[in-house]
Amino acid sequence: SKAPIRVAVTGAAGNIGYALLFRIASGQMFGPDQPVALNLIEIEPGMAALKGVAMELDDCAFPLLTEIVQTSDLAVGFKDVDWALLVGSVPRKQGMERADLLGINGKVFVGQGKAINDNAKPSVRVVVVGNPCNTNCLIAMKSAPDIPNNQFFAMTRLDENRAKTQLAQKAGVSVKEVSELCVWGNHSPTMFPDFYNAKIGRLKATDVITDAAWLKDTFVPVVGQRGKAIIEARGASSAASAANAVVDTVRDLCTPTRGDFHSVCVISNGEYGTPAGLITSMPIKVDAIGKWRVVEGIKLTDYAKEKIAASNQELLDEREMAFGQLGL
Ligand code: NAX
Repeated sequence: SKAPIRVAVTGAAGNIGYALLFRIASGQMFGPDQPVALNLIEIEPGMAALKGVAMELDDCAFPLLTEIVQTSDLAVGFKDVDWALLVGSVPRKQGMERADLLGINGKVFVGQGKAINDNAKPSVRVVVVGNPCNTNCLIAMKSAPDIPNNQFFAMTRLDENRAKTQLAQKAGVSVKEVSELCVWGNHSPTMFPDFYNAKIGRLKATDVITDAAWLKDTFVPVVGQRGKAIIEARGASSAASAANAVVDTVRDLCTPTRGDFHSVCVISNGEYGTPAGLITSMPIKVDAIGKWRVVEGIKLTDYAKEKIAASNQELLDEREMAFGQLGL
C-alpha cells in the first residue's frame, strides 16, 4: 500500500479549515487510493475548537486518513510534511492600517517559513491562502532558504473559478465551456482576470461576449469584489469556495496538465514583464514529471498590460512595507 502524504494545515479550526480538511481526508485532493496524514496547526486560543474538528474527522471514519496531529508547536506541525497549506492569518481589524497588517502577518510567516525550512521534507510544497497571501508567501519563501523558490505558491484559483462562472453565466453556457482564463497579479481587488485570452468553447470569449463595456466595467470589478459581496450576502467570508479552490490548486499541481491551464501565484523570473522575485499570479502548466512552468506565448493587450502592471506595483509596495518592518 502507498505511504501517506502528510499535509500540514494552519488555521485548521477556522472557517476554511472546516470546509477543507474533510475534502482532503476523503481523497478529493490526492485521489481515492492515496492515504493522507493531517498535521493540524492552530494558535493556543484555537486548540479547543481544533479538538472538536479532529473529533468530527474521527467520526467520518475516512478509510484514507491514517493520522491526525493537533498542535500549536510549529516544529511538530511541519515535521516531515509533504505539503504545507498556510490558511491561518490575522484578519484586519477596524482602525488597522494595511502596513500594520503586513507587519503582523509578516512576523507569523517568518516563523512559519523557518519552521518549514527546518522540519518539513526538502520536497515540501507550500500553498499560502491566508491574506495578504502573495506577500505572506514571499516572506515564508525568504525565511526558508533551503527550500527551492519554485516550491512556494499563493492562491488565485478562487478568482479564476469566479471569473469562469461569470463569463459562463453571461454567455449562457456551462462553466466547463470556459477555458484559458488567466488571473494575473496580486490576490486582491487589483488582480486582472484576462478575458481577452479566455475561450468559450472554441471561440475567443470576446467573440461570444461582444459587449466590451460589460467585460471591462462589470466583469472585472465583479470578480475583484466577489469576496466582499459574499461577506455582505452571507455575513461571513468565502469558506467552502475557498477550500474548493485549495483542493483544485493542489490537485492540479500534482497532475500533468492536459487541456486547460490554471492560475497560481508563483515566483516570477520576469515573465511577461512582471518584476522578477515577486510572488505573482500567472498561468502555469505542469509537465509529465510534475514540474510546473509558466505558459508561454500569451499575447497581452495594452489594457491588460496596464492592469497587470498596476497589480504588480501593489505587490512591490506591499513587499517594501513588509520587508522594511521585518528587516528582510
Ligand atoms: P478564520 O478567521 O475563520 O480562521 C482562521 C484561523 O486561523 C483561526 O482559527 C485562527 O485561530 C487561526 N490562526 C490565526 N493565526 C494563526 C497562526 N499564526 N497559526 C495558526 N493558526 C492561526 O478565517 P478563514 O475564513 O478560515 O480565512 C483564513 C484566511 O484565508 C484569511 O486570511 C482570509 O483572508 C484568507 N482567504 C484567502 C483567499 C484566497 O483566495 N487566497 C480566499 C478566502 C479567504 O478570504
